[in-house]
Amino acid sequence: MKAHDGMYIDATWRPAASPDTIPVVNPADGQVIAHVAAGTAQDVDAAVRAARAAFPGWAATTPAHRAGKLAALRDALAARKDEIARTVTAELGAPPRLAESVHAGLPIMVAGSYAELAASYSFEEQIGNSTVLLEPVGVVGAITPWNYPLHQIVAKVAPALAAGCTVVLKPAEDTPLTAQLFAEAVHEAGLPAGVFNLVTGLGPVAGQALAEHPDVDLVSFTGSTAVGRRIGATAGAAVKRVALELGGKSANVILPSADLARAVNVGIANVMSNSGQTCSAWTRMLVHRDQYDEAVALAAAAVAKYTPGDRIGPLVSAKQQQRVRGYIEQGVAEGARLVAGGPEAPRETGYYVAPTVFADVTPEMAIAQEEIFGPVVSILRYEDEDDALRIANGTVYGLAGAVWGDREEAVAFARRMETGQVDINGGRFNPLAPFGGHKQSGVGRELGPHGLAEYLQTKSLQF
Ligand code: TXE
Repeated sequence: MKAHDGMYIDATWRPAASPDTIPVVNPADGQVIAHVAAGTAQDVDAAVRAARAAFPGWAATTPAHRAGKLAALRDALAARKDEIARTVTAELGAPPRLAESVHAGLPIMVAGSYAELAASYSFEEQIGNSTVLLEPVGVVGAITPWNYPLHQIVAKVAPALAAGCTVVLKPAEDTPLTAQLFAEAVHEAGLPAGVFNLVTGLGPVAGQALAEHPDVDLVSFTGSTAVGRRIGATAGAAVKRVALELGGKSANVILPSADLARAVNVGIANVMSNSGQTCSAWTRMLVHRDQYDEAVALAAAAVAKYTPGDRIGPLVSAKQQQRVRGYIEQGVAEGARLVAGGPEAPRETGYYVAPTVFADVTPEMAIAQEEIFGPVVSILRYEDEDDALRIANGTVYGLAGAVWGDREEAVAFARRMETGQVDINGGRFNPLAPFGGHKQSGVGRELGPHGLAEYLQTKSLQF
């Protein structure tokens, strides 16, 4: 696959400070498809300087001007839609249909939403005798994961640019090629030099250098809770803004009044999509004891349709495959009942994991508490609504969730859930609705006007 050798800094591709490279692997067959530069603190520093130098000029542009550039960015991404989809398939392993509709389609939609929001957002508000100015925070350090390679980038960079911030991006080392395509689109859109910069590299090297850089005003991170906690601590010590989008263990609560078959089928599809590598996936299915056996049978039948290599792709890496298979082994060891799948790899080549369903899962088991990040569903039994609520809220996470049943009952239940987003009877994706976590799922919000507000700070003028 085509790859740039260096870093995109100040609107040019320039050589990295170190000759070291990182291999990019196709997880469907384990083959190396490209190499990218392994960025160091020196590259990060050069990128932050460029972003700092570009900040005053970009911050002073009108919202209408920024809206125009974001629309051009959306168009540049849309023109590359096929190439983006092929690249995500190559470096993440996403099946072509998913790559096209979600991995390429969703970020184009989000970039478009920020082109519109930049034009319509009120960057000034009146409160009594004060005029409150909403000003860009400054230089943003964005650190993104591999699970939705382009969406995670656009969900940070588009609102930051709309706000008037400048950005240094350090994408995941597993999926840097999509990030390079994004930089090409930025270039084509004609953003001024230094407004967006890209440094590829390893997390503990380039990522850490960016998170610790004193001239970065805001760090926006999506990834593991362990790394997020460190980044939060570093930002706290430096008294700088931070946004963290971390893990999840979302509950799919099926009330007795629900259409059981639909709730189970959609619930399984939700977890199998992207091979379970979705932080908001509904990985815990909660079913009333009277409907439990029927739900388990429906789930086993639904998951059987996901043939690895066809409808469901591999995991991103050997490391993730091992981690997920380890969780499946742990589930068996803890006494959960396997009704589909299991720890054995379903294909000889590639980092595949068998679509797996566990029944008789109890709330304290690791597979009911920890983020597995693979195609694994745990089905738990509840006695009554209060019991369901205790189970749903009984993890350290609170990112998303679902409730199925009579609309009023479902909404009443959702109000009591400790989580950032709830789909009622399946929901419908809204690119403007805030996305982000309660509890240890993170701080801050992405998407829509709430996502834009993350990159703004207030200044009040009193008259
Ligand atoms: O994450 P990391 P990994 C969860 C999921 C998954 C687990 C491990 O449970 O199984 O995390 O995935 C950069 N300073 N999520 O190991 O390491 C890294 O280079 C600064 C949930 O891939 O957190 C990459 O760009 N940056 C999640 C990004 O952090 C560092 C998506 C994420 O990698 C760094 C992905 C450091 N010290 C994983 N170390 C979600 N919330 O969607 C690493 N990075």
